[in-house]
Amino acid sequence: MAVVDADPPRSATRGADQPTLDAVARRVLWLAVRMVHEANHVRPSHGGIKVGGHQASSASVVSILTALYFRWLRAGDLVAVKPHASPAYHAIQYLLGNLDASMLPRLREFGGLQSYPSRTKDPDPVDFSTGSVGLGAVAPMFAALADRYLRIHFHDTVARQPERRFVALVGDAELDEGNVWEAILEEGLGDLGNMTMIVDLNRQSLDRVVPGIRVRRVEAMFAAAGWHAIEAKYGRRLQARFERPDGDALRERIDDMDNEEYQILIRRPGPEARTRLVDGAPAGRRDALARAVAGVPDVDLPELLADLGGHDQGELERVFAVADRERTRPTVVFAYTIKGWRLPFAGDSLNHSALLGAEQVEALGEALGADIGDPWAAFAEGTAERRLCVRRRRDLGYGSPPLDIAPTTAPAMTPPDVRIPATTSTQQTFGDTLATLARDPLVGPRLVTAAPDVAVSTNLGGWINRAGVFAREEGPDRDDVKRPLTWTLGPAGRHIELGISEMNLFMWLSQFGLTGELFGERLAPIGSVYDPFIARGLDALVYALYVHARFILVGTPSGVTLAPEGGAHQSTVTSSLGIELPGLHAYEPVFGREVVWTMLEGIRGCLDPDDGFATYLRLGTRPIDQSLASPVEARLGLDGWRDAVLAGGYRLLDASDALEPLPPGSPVVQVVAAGSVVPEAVAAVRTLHREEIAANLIVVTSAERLAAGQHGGRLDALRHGRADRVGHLGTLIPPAERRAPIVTVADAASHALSFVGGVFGAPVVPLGVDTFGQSGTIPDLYGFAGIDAEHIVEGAILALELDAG
Ligand SMILES: Cc1ncc(C[n+]2csc(CCOP(=O)(O)OP(=O)(O)O)c2C)c(N)n1
Ligand SMILES: [Mg+2]
Repeated sequence: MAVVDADPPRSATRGADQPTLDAVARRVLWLAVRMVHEANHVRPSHGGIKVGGHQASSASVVSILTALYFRWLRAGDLVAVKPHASPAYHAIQYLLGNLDASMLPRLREFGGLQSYPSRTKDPDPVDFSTGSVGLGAVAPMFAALADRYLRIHFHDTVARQPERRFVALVGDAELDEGNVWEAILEEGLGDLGNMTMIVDLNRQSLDRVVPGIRVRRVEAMFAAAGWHAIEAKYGRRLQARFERPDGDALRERIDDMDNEEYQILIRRPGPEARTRLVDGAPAGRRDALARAVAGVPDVDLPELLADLGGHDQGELERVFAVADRERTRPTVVFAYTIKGWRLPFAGDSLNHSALLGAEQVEALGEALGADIGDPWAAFAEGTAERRLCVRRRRDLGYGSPPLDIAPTTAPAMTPPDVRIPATTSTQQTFGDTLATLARDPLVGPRLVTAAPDVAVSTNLGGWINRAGVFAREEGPDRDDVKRPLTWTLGPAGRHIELGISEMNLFMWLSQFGLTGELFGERLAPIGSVYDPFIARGLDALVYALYVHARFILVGTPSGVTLAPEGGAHQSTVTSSLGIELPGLHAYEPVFGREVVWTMLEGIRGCLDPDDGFATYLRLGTRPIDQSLASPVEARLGLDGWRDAVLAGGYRLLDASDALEPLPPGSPVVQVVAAGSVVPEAVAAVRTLHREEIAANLIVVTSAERLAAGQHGGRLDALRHGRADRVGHLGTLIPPAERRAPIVTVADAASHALSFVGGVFGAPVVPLGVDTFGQSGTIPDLYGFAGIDAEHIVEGAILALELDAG
């Protein structure tokens, strides 16, 4: 079975506008090369650091980008452009009137055009940010799924928008990234008829020419996954040669040649290229091959051999038309190209970061018909190219008012009616809250969840029973046995079940978290994952934040608290994610009510028109006695407690809570604890009180919020000479206690909370999990890691000794 659509029909309009398109492509190439040249060789350099920019990678896709933006795309289509084509992309946007000429000399400059297309920072419209290879390949797939979901769920708005197509233009070496295949295997993405991936098949990565003929294997992999795989392999000149007598000998020879040989052949002078071409053929085919190229002069031969479909506007138009006819499955187009097309280092195995010299740039400008004295000139009035630019600007809807985002209501901050048992875990309350919110008329319709095959074990069951599982068609329940979880499939479903791929979960969050900006309706997407496996998709999580997606990530269970599950499942780095990743609010609630409040705050971050952010909740399965929270409720009341939780923490106990009054002058120590170890911290503080030590217990519900407040205050002080404020930590540790020593404790790496010592310069003993655990009970593992009550007491005494000096 042929996996590739070998000979799809030729397009009737083939060749139309081709000279104009070729002229546009030449100008795009010139502008892209000149932008990189400006950044590296014209703009004053700083500190001898190379600025960079990719002339060869840009040249490789100039023709494809031209075919897309000047021919095939329609208004509303969304495109991800491979990272290293940023200069070529901006050149296109400039010609289409979306970028001022003053930006062209500012590639890679502070406040200028970004090295890699960025939807948040570039001044021209970028649909998907790219940069980390592989992610841009799949972002449009998840956006297409979001488009499908919204068209079904929002009939009055999104469903009325014209159909959109989703395009990923990717480098061939991006397909080395596993996340691409994780998405291709995801069944929910398998029938996206409006998705086209275009592979810029230049056979080169960063370091090398990719060995062998890998494309055959890759095409078969796409086809096996249900994709429609097509090729734009040869340009018109080569195709015409193949039609002539003995042309099939030439075609066979090139088809069967490995990448290394081909790259060498196109870079050799004509006579040598001819000898290599003919001598390398099987003995029985050499004569036919020699005849096939006999009429081609030596000087033209290398160029003829390099005449590939990815640089031929007619061939590109033909394959895009074929892609359009395919409505039931995604299409992948393998567009054969030359890396560094039309540049002196075209096809050179080391051209990835190569830059043209000044003379080469000048010669290129002349060859491409640009005005070297006026390098940023657009097409002159009255030319066919100018008319095309104007027409395409209109066709693509550029200059029209931006999409309105439908108004959304952030949830009321009073807890919904969630029943919180006397003893419960944060994971349990998460599931119960979600199930309750499913029925909320305002928020419910905008909630959507996903999990990478851990829906049941992260407690989404109650929600799924009410919300159903999203599918295009109604499906039968999986079986008719009465079970706690019904799994009702249908278009109304609001849970999306993914296969076991954390990368897919985060890419899903990145696109479902941008639906306001992309399609005009905001969602509150909630993804749940085992906390330790966040690490598996960390780059995609960073991506989701980088593009300013709004979402809630629930990591549960976390830490060594999932005791019997052992060392293979413990998470130690996640508690500092919020501190270390921009744009992520992070909470580790302890009590049921705190889970409800932090979830509502996270939903507000998704829906609030003016204050958008992403939220991470680090939860667990340990049943916690809810009465331990009584002192804070008594002291602050419910509202005060909630505000403190959202600000980052509260004092659960202080010296005045000692069962026996403490003698005046008792030494003061702060016990600062987060998450599931709070019961141990309570026990430790009780012991310290009995030892006549004035211990306070500060529960940190968000190290991130505390650190952000402190950081912001310190920066204010530095930049504006204002008083040094430290945010909520200043409330948690009043002035009289700021020198008191501290012991911190968390079911996480010990450094997670240690920063609190630096705020007022107090000695700190940080306790946490700094080793791999093993299976056991919670007491076994807390003892082993040194985070049980006994260790906290010892840590407090050590902190007092440090303080005493
Ligand atoms: C995740 C990730 N790893 C490594 C890199 C560094 N890198 C940049 S480009 C590149 C090779 C890209 O090759 P290809 O996708 O074929 O693009 P081409 O330059 O050939 O157009 C690599 C390894 C990166 N950007 N992202
Ligand atoms: Mg490549």
